[in-house]
Amino acid sequence: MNIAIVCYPTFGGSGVLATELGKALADKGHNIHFITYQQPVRLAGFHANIFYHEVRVPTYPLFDYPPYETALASTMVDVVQNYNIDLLHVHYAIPHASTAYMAKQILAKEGKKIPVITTLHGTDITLVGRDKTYSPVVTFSMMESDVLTAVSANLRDETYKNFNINKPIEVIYNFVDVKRFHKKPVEAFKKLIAPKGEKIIVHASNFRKVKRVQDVVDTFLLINQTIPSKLLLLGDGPERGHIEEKTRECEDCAEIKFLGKQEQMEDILPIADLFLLTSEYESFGLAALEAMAAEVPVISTNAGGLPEINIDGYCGYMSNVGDVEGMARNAISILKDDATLAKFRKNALEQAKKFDIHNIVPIYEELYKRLI
Ligand code: GMT
Repeated sequence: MNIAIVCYPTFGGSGVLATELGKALADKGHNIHFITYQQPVRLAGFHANIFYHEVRVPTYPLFDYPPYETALASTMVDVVQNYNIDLLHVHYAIPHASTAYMAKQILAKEGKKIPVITTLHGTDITLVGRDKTYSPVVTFSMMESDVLTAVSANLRDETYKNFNINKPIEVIYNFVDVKRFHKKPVEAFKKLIAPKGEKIIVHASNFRKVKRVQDVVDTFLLINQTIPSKLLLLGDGPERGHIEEKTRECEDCAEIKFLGKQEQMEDILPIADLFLLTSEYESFGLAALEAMAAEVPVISTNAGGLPEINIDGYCGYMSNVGDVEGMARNAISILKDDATLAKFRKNALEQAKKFDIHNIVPIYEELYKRLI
């Protein structure tokens, strides 16, 4: 099949998932055409069958806001026409679903029927999309997509709750390539971070308000009072600056390291003993799933779709949003002895296997076949 994938190319989970999906489909022999304004973060290196089409948005002195959607729709039309595309799969509803609708209409006028799948990822529904500035267009374009998918049952239900949608939304869970993440930790790297054998705790996100990164720091500080630990904060975003500044003032600041954006998560996660995800909402929590695949237990909130991947008392624990004492208590109960940690590690890996790439990608493939 010839598939065009549209996504955000940045460090967000939707872009990561879309890129990993494209790479997996290309490995299975399909031709994958990414249409994005910048090369997707996880698309480094050469892949046979993968083509990348950059959306160029020409500027003009009259424009305060360069018309990105117009450029994107035109690029979609161009790619579909010139590469014999069978299907458009757009990730994140805003603005990709409405832009795909526009491209579909243009192509229909020229006699080319192109099915569109829209995959909903989270904030396109729960934060941004439901704002009345966007919601009429988001509702319309979701209804016009040939198939709507959501990355968790929670996100499907949130979509029905917040939008007037009366068509099925298929749940296709996010996935992880367990084989890629389940690696032996590099001992020298571990020693560098935790020279005295301290526990290594990791958080990864795009540091938006919804992630409550201050709760990560506060939970860590409580853990560190009982269990000597190091905290690695991966990623970057709007909340990093002031949290980093505040962290510099605290007594245990030497134990906290901000590593910024990292591409090779599969090299970092295996050195961790615990992953912290304190979000106010997560439709799924792909970062937590990648940690589990690296055999790392997860301490998270119970918000959104997190209970669909984190099993309380098995591969981690969940607490209410903001309950930093509870999260620290749970973390300590896992880290306090090697046998408990080993059990949670093993379970984390088992849980990740349920969402392995080999189980989920064929579901997308079947969906494509059905539509084409
Ligand atoms: O929140 C992020 O990290 C970015 C955001 C995105 O759309 O890029 O992530 C959303 O999609 C991910 C992939 O499906 C999910 O794993 C995240 O849970 C979801 N984020 C939120 O719902 C806040």
